[in-house]
Formats: sequence, C-alpha cells, structure tokens
Amino acid sequence: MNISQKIISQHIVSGSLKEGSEIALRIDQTLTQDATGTLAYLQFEAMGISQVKTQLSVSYVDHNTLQSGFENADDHKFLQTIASKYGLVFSPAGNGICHQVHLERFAVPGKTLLGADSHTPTAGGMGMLAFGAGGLDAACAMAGESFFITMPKIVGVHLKGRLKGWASAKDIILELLRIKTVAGGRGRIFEFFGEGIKTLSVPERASITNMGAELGATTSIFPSDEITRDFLDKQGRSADWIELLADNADYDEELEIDLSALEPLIALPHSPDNVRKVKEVKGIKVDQVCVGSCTNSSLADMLLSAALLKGRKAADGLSLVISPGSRQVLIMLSELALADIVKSGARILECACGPCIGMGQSPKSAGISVRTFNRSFEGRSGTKDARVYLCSPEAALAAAVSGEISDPAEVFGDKPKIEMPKKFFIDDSCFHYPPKDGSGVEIIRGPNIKALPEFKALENTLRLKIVLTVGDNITTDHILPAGAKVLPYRSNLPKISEFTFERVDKDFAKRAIEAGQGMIVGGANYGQGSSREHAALAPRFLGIRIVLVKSFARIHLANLINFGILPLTFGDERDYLELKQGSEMIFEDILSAIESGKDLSAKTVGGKAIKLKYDLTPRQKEILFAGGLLNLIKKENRN
Ligand code: MIC
Ligand code: SF4
Repeated sequence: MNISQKIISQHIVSGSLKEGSEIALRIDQTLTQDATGTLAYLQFEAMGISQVKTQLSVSYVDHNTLQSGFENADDHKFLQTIASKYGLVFSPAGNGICHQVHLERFAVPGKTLLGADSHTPTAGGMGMLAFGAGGLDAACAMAGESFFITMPKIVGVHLKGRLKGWASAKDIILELLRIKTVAGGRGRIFEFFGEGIKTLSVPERASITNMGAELGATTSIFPSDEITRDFLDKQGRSADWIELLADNADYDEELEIDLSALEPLIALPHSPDNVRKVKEVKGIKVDQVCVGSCTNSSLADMLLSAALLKGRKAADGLSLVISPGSRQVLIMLSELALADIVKSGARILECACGPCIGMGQSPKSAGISVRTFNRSFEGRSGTKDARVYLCSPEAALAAAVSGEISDPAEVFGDKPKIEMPKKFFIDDSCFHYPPKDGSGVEIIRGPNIKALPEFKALENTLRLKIVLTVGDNITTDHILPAGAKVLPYRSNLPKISEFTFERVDKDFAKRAIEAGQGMIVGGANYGQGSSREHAALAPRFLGIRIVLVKSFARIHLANLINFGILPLTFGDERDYLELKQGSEMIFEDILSAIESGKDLSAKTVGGKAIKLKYDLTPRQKEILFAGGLLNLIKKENRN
C-alpha cells in the first residue's frame, strides 16, 4: 500500500478504499484557530458533550490577534475558558501560527488530524493524514464522530534529483500549481515519493503540503523516515516517531518533478497558480515584502532570511516585514540571528498570521507586495487594488534588498549554507493545559459572542430569486472577506453577514434580505480557498437556499451542506448563460426527487427547463433534509 492507503485503512470506520466511495474516518487529533474556533466551540457546546473525545485537541489563537476593540479579546477569553471546560489544550496569542506550532509540538506520523483551517495539511510534512474542514466538522470530530470524505484518487508525485542553486521547496509546490492549477487537486491526495524527498527537511516538506491546499487537494503527505525522526528528536519527541513508507509506488495517477531543473518561481496576481519564472518578471518595482505565514515561517526560513539580510538594507522606501512562525522560532532566532534582520530595517511582527489574512500591513493603494505566503486573492491583503506576488523567502528578500523583483543569484551571489542548531528550544509552559475535571470551569462570553440561530429545513417547492451571478474560481475571500475590519465578527453571525460578497457586489446583503429566499449562480471551482464556514453560514443567514454552479471546491461544498444550503450543478453548462441575476427560478418537488434519486430540473420564470445535477451521499441527503448537520445531530441525540 501507499502511505495514504495505510493510514486510511487504519482509521476507516465505514466505506471502502475504492475511489469515489464515501468513507468515514476516525480522527485522532483536531485543531482550530480563533477565526473558525469560536463557532466550532459554540457548535460543540450545542451537542451537549462533556469532554472532547479525541486523543488531542488544540485551540489556537493566531488569526485575530490585533486588539483594536474588545471583540477579539472577548473571543480569546471565550476560547481559553471553553478549552479548559472541555479538555482542550489552549495555545494563546503569541505562541504562533497553528500549523507551525502543531508541526513542532503535536503532529504525529501515521495519525489523522482534522483542522478547522484549510492549511491543516501542513502536518502532512510529518507523515500525518491531515484535512482542513469547516468548524462544525471539527466540532463533530471532537465529539467523537467520524469525518466523512469521498475516497480520493491518490496521486504519486515522484520527486527526482535535488534542488540546485536558488531553487527552494516553495518552488516545488509553485511548479505543481503551475502544472495542475488551483482546481487540479480536487478529489485527490498528493503523496510524495522518490529519492528527492530525502533531500527535504520536515519544514520544507510542510511548506509543500501546506500549499497543496491551493491545488484544491483533499490533502498532501510525505512519508515518515529518518528525516522525520531527526526533526522529532530535535523537538524532544522521539517517542512520537514511527516509520511510515510506501511499500510500493502504486498510485491512481503519477507525475514527476525533476528538482534539479527547478529555478526560482513566482505566482503573479491574483492567483497562486499564475506561476512564472522569477527571471521572466524581474524589474517590477516593489513596495512591500512580507516573509512569514504558515507556509514559510520555520526556523530554517528565518535563519536563511537573517543570513541574506546580514550587512544589507531593505531598499529605500520599501516596507519589509518579517513574522516568525512560532514562539520557539522567535526565541531561537533571537539567540542566533535576529539582530541581522532588525539591522536591515525590517519590521518584526508577532508570531501570527498577520498580513496573510489582512490583519494589518495592508499595502498602499495599488501597492505591489511580494510575499512568502500561500494566497494572493484580490483584496485579501486588505487593499483592494494591491497586487500580491507569492514566492520563496529567497526570492522575496532579493526583491526586498533590490527594490524590484529580482533573481536572487544576481542580488546575493551564491546561496549561503544555513547551519541548523542540534536541538530546538523546548518550553511548553505557554500552553494552557486543561484541568482533569473541567465541569466547574465558567465559560466567559463577552458581548461579541452571539448564539447561532436555528435554521429551517428546505421546502419541497421553492421559488427563488437569483440574487447574484458570478464567474469561475470564486474564493471564500470573495464570499466572506477576512481582514482587520471583518474578522472580529467571526463569532457574531448577524453582524458578519453584512459583509457577504462585499468585495464583489456591495448591495448583495441588502438584495438577499429583500428577496427573502434566494439563490446564487456561479461557475467552476466555486468556494475555493479557506475553510471558513462563515462563507456558507452568512449566505444562509441572509436567506440563500440553493447554490447552482458548474463545480464546487471540496471544503466549501461540505460547509454548504452542513448549513442546509442545497448545492447543485448544471446538467448542461451552457445553461449558465441563460440565468440572469435578478430573475427567478422555480424548483418543484426537489426533496422528493433527491430522496428517490430521480433526475432534477427547475424552470426559469420564462418557462425554460434547466437540467440540474446533485451528487449527494445518503448521509449528506439526511443532513440537508434536517436543515443542517447541527439539526441532525440534535435530532439523533433526542432519539
Ligand atoms: C485563510 O488562510 O484563509 C484562513 C484565514 O486561515 C482560513 C480560515 C479562516 O477563514 O478562518 C483557512 O485557510 O481555512
Ligand atoms: Fe494563517 Fe495565512 Fe496560514 Fe491561513 S494561510 S493559517 S491566515 S498564515
């Protein structure tokens, strides 16, 4: 078996390993972050369970760390107290980005991890089968429920040779994005093998599996080998190591990347798959450079940054910001080389997501920002007309020093060799561990924490206004933006709903409310990007009952179903052009048709029949008929 099959077969509760069949998996660990966690825990609480049932569940605060009002601080306190009550480890603001910290302190090869964040597959760099999901799915896993997915195709990515010159691990995943695009990973696990993997450290592997999320992949994974063992030894966690290797390289699909042929790459605005060679776009003037995020904030990334900045200055007028990924990284960097970074004129940010999620550091109007991050969607930086480029720390710092996109070899000459310390600095005293019995802990809820409304189930016959028509590759950042202005309302659904589709059409929320009940029409890969369930919940709150598109991204599709929105696709994609914003569609006997597995169609008001498709498992149908997963769980608990 390959390693994905091995871990799946050890965790499978129902279903078979046959591609396309629905499988239920036992989840060993969960993680949440503060922007998704507040809702996840409100939902967990509603399930009426006294303790989490996983081997380990960690609640991180890393997204909404700016406290420019009481809202985020309220959320932090809520998260801390609810973690103590239900038996979770709590990682407060300042400890670092969930994925980086989890890799360092908690990820275990061979186990399963479900995280309420789309970049949870970062732990795949450690040989863990790690999935991103909505907060409600994470809450269910904490309650001991299985996680349901459609058995993906396993793609074997053969890494040949070794990286040369200035090419880096980031360029491997950028190359994969160039080949496969942001939709190319749907329904697939990317499993890496070949002699090339032996040249990559765990944090390098994690940069690759992290950005597998941008392929739309179910997850990505590396074997657990001697390199993994070395990383765990240095983290004082030798006992967590197991060897996990593929017995044979038998994959549903295969592709090959010759590492020795790679050179520095860069994704141009506004999509992570818009990849070119750095050389091809050199000379573009740059206003801001950001190094960090869960993709590139490991100690190795930071030490390399320090080595490149030593004795150099950030270009005149350019803003250089650096965010180490964790407290561990920052402590070690400060002992080894932080001064070299500070002397260059760089600004050091706290160990958090920061600029990656628009929590500060928005570029100037029409600014050009070069970032080591994983997403560059329009407006995500907080500046609507900014242009964000994605690349490795090497290429980003070449831009920082020269003031324009540049070939690192021309700016720095030969690449310096980074000496990694023999041991990491270990101090877990900044985590809050739960008491043995949390029943007496009082959960503190500030005024920003609002209870979730109850949602009614779908009706059999519906007349819905098309409140919005959008094109291909709509991201969850389009549907429900993040950033310093919106993020503080992640635990306040009525308020955050006002921002739905704000960047696409600022009247959307108003029109949806006026329509009473409505629908959205979209193109291919609808809902790519983040796992935020607010992108399903907020439209539902505004009365959206159906989303009809050419195709969906995995996590968003699951979130729509979880909140009782019916996801449909076109039977004939040419009909997409027939459906105009503002017109109405009539759906008759939809539930009975779906229940009995019959063909589905709807009519426009003009009388044209539109063929529709639905691809729902029996369990997903049950969720939809109940009006959402939480309704279903409550119903099951009552029975
Ligand atoms: C992101 O990178 O978009 C986020 C913010 O980490 C999200 C989660 C969220 O929206 O809270 C993700 O990747 O899932
Ligand atoms: Fe945080 Fe950015 Fe990573 Fe999302 S992608 S977890 S916002 S650092």
